[in-house]
Amino acid sequence: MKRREFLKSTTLMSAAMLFPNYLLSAEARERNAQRFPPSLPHTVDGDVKVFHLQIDIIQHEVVPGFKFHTLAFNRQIPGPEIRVHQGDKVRVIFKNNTELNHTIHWHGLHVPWRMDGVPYVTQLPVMPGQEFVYEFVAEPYGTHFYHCHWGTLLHMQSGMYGSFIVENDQDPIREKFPYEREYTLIYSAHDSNFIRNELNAMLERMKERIILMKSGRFDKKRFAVFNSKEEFERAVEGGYLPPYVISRRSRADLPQPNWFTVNGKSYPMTPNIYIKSGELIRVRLINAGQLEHYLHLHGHDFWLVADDGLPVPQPWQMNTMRLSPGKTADIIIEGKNRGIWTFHDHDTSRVTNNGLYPGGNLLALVYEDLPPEETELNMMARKMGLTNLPNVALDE
Ligand SMILES: [Cu+2]
Repeated sequence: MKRREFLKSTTLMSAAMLFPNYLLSAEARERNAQRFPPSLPHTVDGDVKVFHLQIDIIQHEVVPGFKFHTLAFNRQIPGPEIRVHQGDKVRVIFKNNTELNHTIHWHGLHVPWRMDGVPYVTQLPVMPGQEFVYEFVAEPYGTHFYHCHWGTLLHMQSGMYGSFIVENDQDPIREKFPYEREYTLIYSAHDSNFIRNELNAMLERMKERIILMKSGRFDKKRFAVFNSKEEFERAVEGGYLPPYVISRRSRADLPQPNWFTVNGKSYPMTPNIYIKSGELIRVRLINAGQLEHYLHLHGHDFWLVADDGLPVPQPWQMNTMRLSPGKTADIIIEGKNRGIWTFHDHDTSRVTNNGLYPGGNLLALVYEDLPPEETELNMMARKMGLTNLPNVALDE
């Protein structure tokens, strides 16, 4: 395909995906359903629910035409959703298929401390080719997540995160706001250049380290590995320069995210949330990235019903909420203003793709009962006799 044809076809496709009348089509609804993390199936061993997670390097497509190599649980970003009942015994068998170290941390869950996934604190890192078995009881109830805890600056923004939902039959939120449909939205921010450079450099270091270790020539100091703080202090007194003294990396060289994703995708591929007039929906928001997001919903105030998974005793209303890194929040949206409304980060640098608006962290709340005649954007233009006006341009 020639470049011009390619540009033409992607522009048309992007434009078509954003037409209000397209959003209401069966095809759009079907494609949208694929943009939420699938539930991870499990087997049963006695009274234990057994899940399998593995980590691989994959090529991830954020938007049509842009892919990068990155780390992913079960070859998807975000990783699959683990959904269990409060009090369930859970076993997660984690297999590392990469040449980097990893662990899994269960964010918000009250697991036994040796299951907490912090390398060199609660366990050794899960090394290349190794397996580690996490076992715990699912507590407490609510919206949580899991993520890698090795080299988190790289590994988390690479894509190593997924939702972990603990349900309860006596759900206080459902009792107060009887909803039937719910959606999980996981936010992150990625510097694709940083990921590429770091991943390449780390792979080189790990390969070298493994070869040297196997041949007994591994120099601990060169890799900045010590048996104790005292050994490290003695080395420095003896003239050893720690890597942070030699590094010329300044804060300006730290990740500057250029992609902002919801469920691993940037606008226009972000998931939309569908609602009907009179309906209540629950949306689980998880910030697995390194930036704070200021999520604003047009045309509505929503109820904040859970904060970090914990039900809020007196839910209150707002239309813009701050979602700090590591935070989860559950909101209830009441369908009482029929239309198509955007829900996006109000830091306008995050509604861009590689610096261009519109993109990034931008999605829509779509009313399924919107009459087709209300969905036409070009009505005025048609009345004026103008034809072939585009509805959307991605570069303005
Ligand atoms: Cu990792």
